[in-house]
Amino acid sequence: MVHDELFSRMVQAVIDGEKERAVELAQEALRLEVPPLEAIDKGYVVGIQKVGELFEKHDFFLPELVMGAEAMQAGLAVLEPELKKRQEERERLGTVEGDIHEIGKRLVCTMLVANGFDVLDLGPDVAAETFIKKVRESKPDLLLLSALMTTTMPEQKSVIEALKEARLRDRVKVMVGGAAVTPAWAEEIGADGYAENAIEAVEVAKGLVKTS
Ligand code: B12
Repeated sequence: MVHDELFSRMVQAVIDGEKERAVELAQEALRLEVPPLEAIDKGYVVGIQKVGELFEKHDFFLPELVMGAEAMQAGLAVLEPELKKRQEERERLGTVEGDIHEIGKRLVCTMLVANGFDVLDLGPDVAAETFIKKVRESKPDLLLLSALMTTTMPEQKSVIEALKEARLRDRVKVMVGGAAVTPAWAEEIGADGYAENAIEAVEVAKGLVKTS
């Protein structure tokens, strides 16, 4: 199967919410030695974006959105171990999230781990107090806050404020991201870094760790 055909089948599997097909196609990608990140970017990510567009147009509703996300996650689960194999030396880092969307956050974590970072993934829907507690306990170099919705973006600001109140702000660099987040928002809330996607996130994180 040529790669482009494989990618478009991955896109379709996510749109159709076909978990098993998504898994089979990920396995096929590994057999064909397609770089896993390319398969994720040109396949599943394009698929979930299309699902999002259909949801926005009210052609899709929540069940289709959930099924698309589940198909994407099933495919990613096959590819992620391959991404993680490319490890170098480790750094310490904490990763967090503001709402229940977690696919992008997981991708960022995977890419950071693949690039030698030691990641503590706090999961989705994490309260500001939990972030504070973990920063105090684990003393990470970086704290990453993901928010996918305009309604949860202010949570990123609240966490930064809570860090200041706990006198921890100067002990950790904060990076923010997620579909709705912009560089202007990152600057406005006083974050140290922003990245648009998982690849850029690795570069920004490396830069921040160097200067910390
Ligand atoms: C999949 C999905 C879901 C799944 C999530 C499954 C899961 N376990 O994660 C489910 C079905 C559960 C879901 C639920 C909801 N969703 Co939804 N969802 C999406 C969808 C289609 C795709 C998100 C995704 O996974 N993208 C793929 C990943 C790879 O991309 P990403 O998340 O953007 O992450 C990348 C970058 O942003 C960046 N990044 C991400 N985080 C971070 C963090 C840092 C620090 C950095 C540096 C970078 C970074 O790197 C990532 C990888 O490259 C989006 C549409 C869209 N276009 O984003 C809507 C979307 C985000 N959802 C939306 C809504 C409204 C909801 C619901 C409220 C629906 C409802 N009525 O119940 C609920 C939310 C409930 C809640 N409290 O959170 C809206 C938000 C609107 C807004 N602007 O606020 C969107 C935009 C859809 C829309 N157009 O209406 N959703």
